[in-house]
Amino acid sequence: MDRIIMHVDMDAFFASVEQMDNKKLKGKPVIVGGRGDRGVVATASYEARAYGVHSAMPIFMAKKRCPLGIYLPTRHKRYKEVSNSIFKVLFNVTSLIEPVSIDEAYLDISHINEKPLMVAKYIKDKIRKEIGLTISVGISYNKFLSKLASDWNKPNGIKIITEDMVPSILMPLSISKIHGVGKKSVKRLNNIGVFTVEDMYKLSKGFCMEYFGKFGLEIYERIRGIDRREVIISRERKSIGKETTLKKDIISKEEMKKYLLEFSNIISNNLYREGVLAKTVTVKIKTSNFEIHTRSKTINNYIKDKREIYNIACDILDSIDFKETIRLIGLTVSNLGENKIQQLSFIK
Ligand code: TTP
Ligand code: MG
Repeated sequence: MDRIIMHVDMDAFFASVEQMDNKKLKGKPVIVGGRGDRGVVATASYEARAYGVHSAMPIFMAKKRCPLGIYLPTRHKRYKEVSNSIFKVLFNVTSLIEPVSIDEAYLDISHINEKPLMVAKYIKDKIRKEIGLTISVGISYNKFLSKLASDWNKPNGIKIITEDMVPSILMPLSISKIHGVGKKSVKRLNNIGVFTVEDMYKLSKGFCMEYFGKFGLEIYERIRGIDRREVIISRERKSIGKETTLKKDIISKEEMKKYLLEFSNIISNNLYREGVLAKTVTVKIKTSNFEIHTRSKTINNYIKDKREIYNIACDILDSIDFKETIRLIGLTVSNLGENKIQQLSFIK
């Protein structure tokens, strides 16, 4: 596998949060949704799903299927809060993350020098222990297959789809499982006797392009396990830095360098953790008169080592001529690029 893509998705997310916050609800059919019988189900716990209750079903229908279920209104603020903690765990593993929804994300873990299964287990463990919830994880060499994998043995699932498992894993699937094939297309295909991916293999590329319009080629490729979509990082970090307001104003450069050394350490650790490198180093100084001076140096190659960062920071500091004491010192690296190999330090 040249790329390793992970898809993570919380199990019965809103309902699981309700069960976590109120232990009496554990193991019970919990249905979260709009108030009153006119609303729809946002989600149902797996216990409630056994009665045939699912997302988007009108509440009155859910009540018919599961009259003894516990019906709760949604608490979005709380779900967002829990979601933030989950994403914190994920961002600790890599910054190459594409959040898809409140409980779902793609991670590009190609650069992590650790077995994908170990990374998955680490994430599951951390979310279970630190947050108290279960997440399902799918791993494969593209987005389509990793999403299919995370759904494979939900809840609390973990599944890898390797290249040799395609197409046998795809063949028996209903065409409704193929991302991009909408409800209308499913109906039209059913009408011409196409129900499974195996049936769809019989359709030529030309036919797919004509039948599905601009998504035709994509669908033709998807069912053959091809998906070139990248993991799109929505909130790319532009810089990593650290600054501090000193307890006492100082003028000695040697003393300032002690701070620069400490900051270089922290920044270097962050660069390693996020799997990125930097080309520009910036030193910031605020004098006792509140004048701010920033000076940067950009080098030709990418760096991440604390010594390298520190040495450049010292050069910059030495080039600044100041006669006043300073009250704040800061160090930032920017012009970030991707690190190809990253050793995870969290897996011992
Ligand atoms: P999903 O991940 O689709 O569902 P889920 O987490 O409840 O269950 P699963 O184990 O199958 O992943 O959606 C995440 C949350 O988004 C879900 O808990 C509630 C909300 N949601 C709605 O409000 N309306 C909907 O129609 C769907 C599908 C989800
Ligand atoms: Mg989910």
